[in-house]
Amino acid sequence: MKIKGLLFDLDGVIVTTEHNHFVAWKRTADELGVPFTERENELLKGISRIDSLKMILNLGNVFISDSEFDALLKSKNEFYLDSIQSLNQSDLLPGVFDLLIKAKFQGIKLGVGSSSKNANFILGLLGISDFFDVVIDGNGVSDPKPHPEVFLNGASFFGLAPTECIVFEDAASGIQAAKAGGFFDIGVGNPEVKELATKYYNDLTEFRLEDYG
Ligand code: B16
Ligand code: MG
Repeated sequence: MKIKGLLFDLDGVIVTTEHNHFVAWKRTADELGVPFTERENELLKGISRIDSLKMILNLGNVFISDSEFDALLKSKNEFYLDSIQSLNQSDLLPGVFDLLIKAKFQGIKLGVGSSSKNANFILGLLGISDFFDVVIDGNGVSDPKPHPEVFLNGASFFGLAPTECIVFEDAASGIQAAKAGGFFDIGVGNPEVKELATKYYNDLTEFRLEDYG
């Protein structure tokens, strides 16, 4: 298969921020009195901020007003952003930087497909924004993952068919989105998606571009 485009999920694939999301949601869940561990957090990976809070409320059977809902979203995001203030290139996950350089050199299209509304800010902190032809994030989609819109928009920007693109994902919702869009899905860095993904690597140092060219 000749791959002409790579679409990267952000949190959990490019950078370690998935743990920061967990800590921030744990704080919110504690405030609501909802039991919340890494196990429940797995359901939230790749899920939009709004859907994540809805899921936590469902888990605890908790009902709150719209204004409380908005206030919790705001305080979660403030706490999260505060926790990633010192993020920099050393926080890139293994293999990411080398793959970006190699793929760019070969003229392969590069994109980010993330549910995060903070994606561009994070890419800026990491100093890798210029690598990407397109960044589709939580601000630019009407149907979040597991819907394929985020990745379909990326492929359409590239002018490529989904079958010509690989999607790298760490979350079940993202692998489902990639499959639903007709992409070649690769799970990375989260053993929980090993079974679901077409191919799985512990990290991107194990991925060899030449195997897909
Ligand atoms: P934000 P990804 C997702 O990013 C994260 O996996 C998920 O944990 C987070 O809740 C979601 O973004 C929304 O992020 O609150 O920053 O808008 O994995 O799709 O890159
Ligand atoms: Mg992710």
